[in-house]
Amino acid sequence: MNNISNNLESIGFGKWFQDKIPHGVLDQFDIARVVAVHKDSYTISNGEVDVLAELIGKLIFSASSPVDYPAVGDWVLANFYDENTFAIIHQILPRKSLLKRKTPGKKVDFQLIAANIDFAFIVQSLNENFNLRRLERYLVMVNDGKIQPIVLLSKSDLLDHEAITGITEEIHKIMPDLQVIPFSNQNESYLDNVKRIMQAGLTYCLLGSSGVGKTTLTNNLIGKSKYITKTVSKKESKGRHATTHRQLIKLDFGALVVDTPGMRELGNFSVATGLGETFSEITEFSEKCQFNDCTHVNEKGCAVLKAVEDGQLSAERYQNYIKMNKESTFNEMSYLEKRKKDKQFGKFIKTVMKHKNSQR
Ligand SMILES: Nc1nc2c(ncn2[C@@H]2O[C@H](COP(=O)(O)OP(=O)(O)OP(=O)(O)O)[C@@H](O)[C@H]2O)c(=O)[nH]1
Ligand SMILES: [Mg+2]
Ligand SMILES: [Zn+2]
Repeated sequence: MNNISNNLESIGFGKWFQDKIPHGVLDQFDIARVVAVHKDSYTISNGEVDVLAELIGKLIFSASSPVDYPAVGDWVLANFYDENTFAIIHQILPRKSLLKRKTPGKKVDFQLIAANIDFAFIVQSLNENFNLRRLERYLVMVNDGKIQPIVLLSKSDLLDHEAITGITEEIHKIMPDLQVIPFSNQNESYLDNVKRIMQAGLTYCLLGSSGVGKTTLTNNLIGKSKYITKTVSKKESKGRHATTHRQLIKLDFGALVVDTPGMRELGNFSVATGLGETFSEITEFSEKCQFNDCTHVNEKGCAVLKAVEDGQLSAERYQNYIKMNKESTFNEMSYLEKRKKDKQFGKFIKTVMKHKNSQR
């Protein structure tokens, strides 16, 4: 393997992606990683230089959904021009993992958050942001994206040891296998708890509400304050988000990090896998339901409802599951409907154009 590969390896490239590259294309293209997404352009890196890039027209015209566009963390095939000051992206390589969520508001569409993430840090602050139901929401998104979740409980400096242990136990009571790490941005030894689990060449993504300390953590990991954080006072804690864009950053010790803006509204999109994995005990109970297609809402012989009745399953957890399941089904149905309409509209335009042309 040549020099370029070493550079690529340093930004997370590996055998999994290498094996997905079509035969012969490397004579024509270079491999690069998307490190930032702008309005109509991208910043890509080959491990040596960061270059502004645009998509080739063919890619734009053939795109039929948001997943057809590059996201932060994507590996792409590109051509570099003008002494590596500009590039054109020709193709997105297959993704190992993909984080996406429903577009905020009523729109039935989804947005990509990041691609090819190995571990997602779900950050909640111990003092006021901690919430099991919100945690489950993030877990569904992360599990559905085929990403390993790790929970970071921030601002541990604000609570005593006992309170912190209490919260950790609360999580482990319902999700015993979940890795949970309390930390503080104001305490070196606690910070090391986070650094210790990060590995060179792997990509991490920071997720969580606004103000929980994601950017402060990123800055601490970088070692110099390069990204803007925000001062929150109680009064303005519902104020503006400090982080407005996503960017992939390489740390001194070789790990890669994507900081994301806090999400006020976390809607998920058709997440059968994520739900099943996050609520694995519900999946287990459901195997004993009388009907195969049981929705666990009002059916006779439902083992899930029985588990709630017997106290084997917490009512809050069950309700959160049902709520997310409904949302996900609704989003998927509405999205399919929207796609159908878009297609019909596309056909209509084509017919009109044909008709117009034939009249000339
Ligand atoms: N006490 C305490 N405060 C912290 C800690 N980490 C961050 N903060 C403060 O919390 C506020 C918000 O931190 P940010 O890092 O900007 O939060 P963020 O998660 O990046 O927020 P968004 O970018 O809006 O999503 C700042 O005032 C930080 O100084 C911590 O460990 N302990
Ligand atoms: Mg931030
Ligand atoms: Zn059932």
